[in-house]
Amino acid sequence: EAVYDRYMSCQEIHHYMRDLSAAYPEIATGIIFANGTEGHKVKGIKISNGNVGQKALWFDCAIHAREWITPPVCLRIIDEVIADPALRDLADWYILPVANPDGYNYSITTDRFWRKTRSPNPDPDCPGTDPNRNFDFLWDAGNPTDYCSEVYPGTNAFSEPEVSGIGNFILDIADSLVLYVAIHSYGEQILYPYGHTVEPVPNVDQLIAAGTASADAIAAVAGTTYTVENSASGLYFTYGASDDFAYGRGAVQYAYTFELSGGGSAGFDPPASLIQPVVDEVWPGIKALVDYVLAN
Ligand code: 0X9
Ligand code: ZN
Repeated sequence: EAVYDRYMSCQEIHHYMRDLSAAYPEIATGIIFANGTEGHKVKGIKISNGNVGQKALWFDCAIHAREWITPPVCLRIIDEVIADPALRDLADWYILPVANPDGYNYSITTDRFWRKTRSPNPDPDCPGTDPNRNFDFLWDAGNPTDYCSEVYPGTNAFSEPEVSGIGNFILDIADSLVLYVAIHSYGEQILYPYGHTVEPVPNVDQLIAAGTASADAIAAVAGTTYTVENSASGLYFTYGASDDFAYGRGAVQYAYTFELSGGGSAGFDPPASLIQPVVDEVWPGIKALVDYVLAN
């Protein structure tokens, strides 16, 4: 099992996945989606019984560097699916615990509240692009010289190697993909597309029903209340986010962003003692979501 009593470094998480694929080569395969501009690998894992023609599920964590509470949730999903062959007979699982490894590493070594990637900008004082504004669906340049913005979207869609690597992989598995989940913090929300409009999408009723099944399962553990909301009305307007990309490009019918519980200064710094209770309540929510999506 991964450790849940302290925050793991990116290298530890990568080594953990390496050890799993060495121990269980029949079911666990490492996947490198990209290299960050500072060279850290965007590394995930496919867990599968090898059944032909199965549906696929995707989960990514820590595309925003400072959201440290999220990789443990991805690791918990990995541990559950490694341990339970029945979960692997439901679908193939793709899990990416650290989607922004350059940024995650920088948030550990240098600046705890770093959010973006670490790619250089013309202003050397303000590197980095918000990877969750860089996906190739309704990408919007915003103010093109506002490099210091926390939501600077990059020079163009997919300018970030992390983002193009993840996005193109999502398109590659679109035929089998039935659920896309991006895990963020914080807010105790289950957000569904779109971020650019409050207009309901065609299957909004199903998105709400599946999201509510998930929220109910989370609440059943310790009473934490997650709301299920459209991204634009529940949060704010966005362009180029990963969930909207997966949904809007037609790769998947069920796409969500989970905003986990916050803690500590500014909400992004929960003490390590919160890791275990958060993963213990969110895993049943993930399981309920998967069960709903696969049944509908
Ligand atoms: O703004 C974001 O990228 C996410 N919130 S966070 O505080 N973790 O930065 C929310 C993204 C929700 N999805 C869309 N707006 N499409
Ligand atoms: Zn985030």
